[in-house]
Amino acid sequence: MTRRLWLAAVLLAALPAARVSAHIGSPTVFLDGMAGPYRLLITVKPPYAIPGVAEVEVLVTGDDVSELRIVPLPLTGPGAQFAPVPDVARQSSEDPRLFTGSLWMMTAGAWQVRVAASGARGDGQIAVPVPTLPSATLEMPTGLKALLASLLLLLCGGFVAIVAAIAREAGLEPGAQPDAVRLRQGRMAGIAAAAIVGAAIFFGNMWWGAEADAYARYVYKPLEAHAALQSDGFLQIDLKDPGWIWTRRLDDFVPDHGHPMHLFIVSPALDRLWHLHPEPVGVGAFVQPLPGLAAGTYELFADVVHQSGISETATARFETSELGGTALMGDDSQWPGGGAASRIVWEQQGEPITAGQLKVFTFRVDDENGQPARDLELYMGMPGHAVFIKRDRRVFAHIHPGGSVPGAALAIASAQGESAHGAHHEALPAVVSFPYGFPEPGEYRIFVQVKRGGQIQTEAFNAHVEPAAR
Ligand SMILES: [Cu+2]
Repeated sequence: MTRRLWLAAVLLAALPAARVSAHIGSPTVFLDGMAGPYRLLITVKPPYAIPGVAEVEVLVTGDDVSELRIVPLPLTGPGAQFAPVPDVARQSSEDPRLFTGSLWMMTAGAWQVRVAASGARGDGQIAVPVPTLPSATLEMPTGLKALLASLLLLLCGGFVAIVAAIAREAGLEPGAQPDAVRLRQGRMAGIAAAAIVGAAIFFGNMWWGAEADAYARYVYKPLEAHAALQSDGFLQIDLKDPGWIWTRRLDDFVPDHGHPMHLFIVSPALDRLWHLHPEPVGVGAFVQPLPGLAAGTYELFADVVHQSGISETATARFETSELGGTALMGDDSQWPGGGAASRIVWEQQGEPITAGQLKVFTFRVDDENGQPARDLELYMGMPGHAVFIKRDRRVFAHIHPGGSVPGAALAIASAQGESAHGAHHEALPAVVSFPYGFPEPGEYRIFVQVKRGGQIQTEAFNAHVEPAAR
């Protein structure tokens, strides 16, 4: 497997394509965490095709980090214990706080990038879970195709001509003309050489086709979901594996902040949001009592985390007539919720946002009197939850103050090595921030959820994302 993929990776030039991973259309991993005493903002762009090169960018928040080393490891298993020699990340000459590096990711699955920092305050390290899901077969650019085809023709033609010439003219005195027998020998040899070349191309193409098919099966296919509204007002969600050669199971989900599934339901105009937590009722099957809904078509995004640390988001839609529904319970929430006197303010509202750029999105929670709230508490173990969703639904990402990595995956990573994630304080500050980078330009909606005084508060914001400058 590996050798041919190597070949494919080396021979083919990358062509951007729609990608999927833990989130939808947003495969880049963002992490805001502590490597010992140093706070690092880490961005890992997994490769399109596997094996491929992951791009790592680390922004250190202080100026006392002198060296950063990065190394890819399996997230779990024996491989996670024995780290190969790490690469030293390059320090940018323009911004000494920026370190970059490239890492080869050799197989699909649950990986981690271990980042070790050393500097004036000693050493520290942090593990960043990175799912590597081959998401595209890379296409060869037309120009390269034409070039290689003409070189192939030249090579084959040359081979046939040389073989024919050897049969025809070998042993001739200089200046002598080949006789009829020699001319016939030359033709026969030329035909034989052409047949050999033709067979080589034919079987070579067959081999290549088989390799490409095998790789196509290796390309990640997201979980499929089917949502059906039942007569009792429950929504049943059935997850289906569309068939992916990698060992994926539907019975190995681990709770992520206490729930095996986080279900986000949105209205078509994205002016309503429900964040619900269905209960498992069988392999890949979940049920959720629905709250009151107006008639219409709703889209859902269901987040699950596998035991491997790989998270997936399945999407589906369902239609309903007006529904009385049941009251929300526990960690379930909706927006608009009503009754919230406080306000969530996006501190950078109006600032230009560029696609592909890491930004720490910062929100302040004000109380009834317009003062920063003092009674913020953890909502499902996190100071806040944010959902970034593109209006055309090509992008969906569920982000926490620590970044885009699900808490369950972080827990798996930190069980393997000592690392700390996110700065957690005893008394929660009134400001929550989420490191994220929009993968593509366009119109987005950001939903932010926090909990204060036992009540879940949600606010929605519009974001316009500009294309990256070239
Ligand atoms: Cu969350």
